[in-house]
Amino acid sequence: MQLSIVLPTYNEAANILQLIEAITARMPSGTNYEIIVVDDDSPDGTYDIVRQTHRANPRVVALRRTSDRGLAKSIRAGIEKSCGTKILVMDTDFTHDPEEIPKLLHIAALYDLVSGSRFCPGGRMQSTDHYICSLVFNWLVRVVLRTQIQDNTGGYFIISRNKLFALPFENIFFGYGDYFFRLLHYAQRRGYTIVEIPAKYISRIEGQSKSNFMRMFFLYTGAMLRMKWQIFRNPYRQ
Ligand SMILES: Nc1nc2c(ncn2[C@@H]2O[C@H](COP(=O)(O)OP(=O)(O)O)[C@@H](O)[C@H]2O)c(=O)[nH]1
Ligand SMILES: [Mg+2]
Repeated sequence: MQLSIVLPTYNEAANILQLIEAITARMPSGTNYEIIVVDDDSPDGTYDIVRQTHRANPRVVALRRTSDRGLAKSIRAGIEKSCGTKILVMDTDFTHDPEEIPKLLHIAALYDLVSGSRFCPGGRMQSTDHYICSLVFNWLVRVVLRTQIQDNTGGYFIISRNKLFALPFENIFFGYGDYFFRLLHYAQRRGYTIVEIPAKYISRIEGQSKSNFMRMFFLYTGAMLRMKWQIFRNPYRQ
């Protein structure tokens, strides 16, 4: 299996089938891939919709988690279920445009980790408010954690399986989108080759966002400071 696409979902009944269709339509021909939907037992029936529609489609796997709900833990569950030599993670609300997949896949042949970034030249975000808040927070992350990466909270990326599985999952996959700066931190520590390519992030049209700006700001700031404290106490930990 060349590629596994991990799609975490919570109440994405209005998006998930369209997204699977859009991914399928953009997949370069001849690619051997699987799509793993990891649903946290959404009350809107996301899991059942995927199961029923794709019952006969071996490319689509649906996982239902019934405890310990959370974005990062769902992504970890999807990764652990996957078999692709490359693993791609993206949101299911079309914020991460499936249009970028062929580019990510192409460049992933050269780098351990390729990230679709809002902040490298050419990257952008449909919502200006969200763009500015994320940009400021990312400056903070870069100063505090000394990351060389411009978009540390994007979460649209592809990584080589062997490199990913060498990372300490316990120290990375918890919380919300903050898992992504922990993943990048450990990937940098190990000297992985990382490249950002410009991506446009689109505002959600269907369904509701599960994040709230102030809650995320405090959560991400706390996570960043905890990470800094760990680096300070154990500067060579890989
Ligand atoms: N499995 C799972 N997915 C989640 C959870 N929270 C959010 N997601 C998914 O994570 C992605 C980003 O969430 P979203 O609500 O769009 O938040 P925002 O992009 O920060 O506004 C979407 O694909 C959601 O369905 C969760 O608790 N569990
Ligand atoms: Mg979103």
